[in-house]
Amino acid sequence: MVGKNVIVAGAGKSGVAATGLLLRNGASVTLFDSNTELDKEKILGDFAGAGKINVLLGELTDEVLENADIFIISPGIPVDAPFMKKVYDKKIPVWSEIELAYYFNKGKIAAITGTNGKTTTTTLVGEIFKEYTKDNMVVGNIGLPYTRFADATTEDTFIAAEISSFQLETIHEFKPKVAAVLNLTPDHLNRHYTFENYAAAKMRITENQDEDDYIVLNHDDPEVLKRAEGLKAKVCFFSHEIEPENGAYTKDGKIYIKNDGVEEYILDVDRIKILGIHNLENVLAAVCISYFMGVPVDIIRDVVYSFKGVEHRIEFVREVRDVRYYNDSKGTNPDAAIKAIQAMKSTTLLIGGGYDKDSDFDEWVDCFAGKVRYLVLIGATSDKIMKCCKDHGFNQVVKVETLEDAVSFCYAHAKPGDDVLLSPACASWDMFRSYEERGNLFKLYVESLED
Ligand code: UMA
Repeated sequence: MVGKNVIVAGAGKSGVAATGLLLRNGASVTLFDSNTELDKEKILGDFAGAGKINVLLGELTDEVLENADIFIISPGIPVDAPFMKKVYDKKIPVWSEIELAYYFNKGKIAAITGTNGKTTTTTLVGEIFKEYTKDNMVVGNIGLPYTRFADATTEDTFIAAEISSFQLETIHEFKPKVAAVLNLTPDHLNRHYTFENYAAAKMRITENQDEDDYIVLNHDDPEVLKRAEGLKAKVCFFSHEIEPENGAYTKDGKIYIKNDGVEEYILDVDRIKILGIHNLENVLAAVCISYFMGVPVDIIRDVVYSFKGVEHRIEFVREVRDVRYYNDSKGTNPDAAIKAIQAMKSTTLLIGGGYDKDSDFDEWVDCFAGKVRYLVLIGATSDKIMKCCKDHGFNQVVKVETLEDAVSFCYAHAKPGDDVLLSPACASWDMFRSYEERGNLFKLYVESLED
């Protein structure tokens, strides 16, 4: 990149990391952002001494485009944003931030995409890599731009990368060793316009792979399965329904993998701590990805058994007196909170309520029957939810003042074998700064319970 003139569009996390990478490697950068409210001096200050940089806010000028060799686009910028026409007219190559990272990459990449479960799967794969080798990274859409670290990779680096459809739209040579598409349901249609376009963007994750690479696909998802034909990489499926020739599957409560038809036992399903069918799929995918990246089975097994999930998402906290406590503070709407209740294996004492977003709680309360022993309410929505419970004939509901009181109530009323779940179906801002603060306090109170 020495001596190249590069425009980086978007001064968010991706653009800042891409700029840093380019400057470190001798390019001259124009960091462009449409937002004129950004503090140009501050941005320049952050890169002081790092190299040749110019910051351009507002309009993309012809002058800047004149000498540009490459245009790096942040994922949040639509490829058909009005100013992009000028870039295409000038025939400047447009690279996604991931493509730029790949240009510098030397390591072995496991790239994970899909509509749901990307973060959990990437985190688990990252944990498995961590146990396998010191030389590992977890990057991408998960929140850590790949360009921040790409030039620090070696041939031995194991990289777990969460990749979004936005990041895949403008790849050219990006070629993971193992790629995965977890599932496909409509999302981001305002950007991709049709589901077909969105799915096609996701499937680009495998377009540069060859027969020495692996593509891990969900056999049980009809939209993914439909797109499994004609791929150059070796296809590995994960499934609850079939036993693939290559890939991971469940049988008699265990996960197995087949490699060219040869079966190998991986782990027992009932020792997985993250709950729900969706998480079992994430585990199957992670097992498959790590196995075909070359990680030994005993490492995969040990890490899966100890993995508690992503913080605040049906996160296992602790078992006290034969009662398991789960933190799902991220369950900030009824839909997410329903998934958490369904994921519980036992009768559940549920802590709910919080900031009032005008949500409708009917479906949430409807799913309590036969599963929720008590609903313990906190926060601004308490009365509204209490009324909703009465309307639906659910009477096992109490209101308390604080989250700490809610934990104490559950501790006092749970029976051995029960689950306690914080999954409020509401945002946190009435009592806490964020769902993270709410979840962390919950964990603190649970940790202090006497066994
Ligand atoms: N901007 C313009 N012109 C435009 C639009 C935006 O200049 O027309 C500027 C904005 O003014 C802003 C900057 O672009 O300054 C923001 O860039 P960005 O939206 O790409 O945000 P980043 O901070 O770089 O974050 C991105 C991902 N964001 C999006 O894809 C929208 C982050 O994923 C990702 O974690 C991060 O890179 C690191 O890789 C977030 C996300 O919501 C979490 N992802 C979507 C999802 O998960 O569903 C795909």
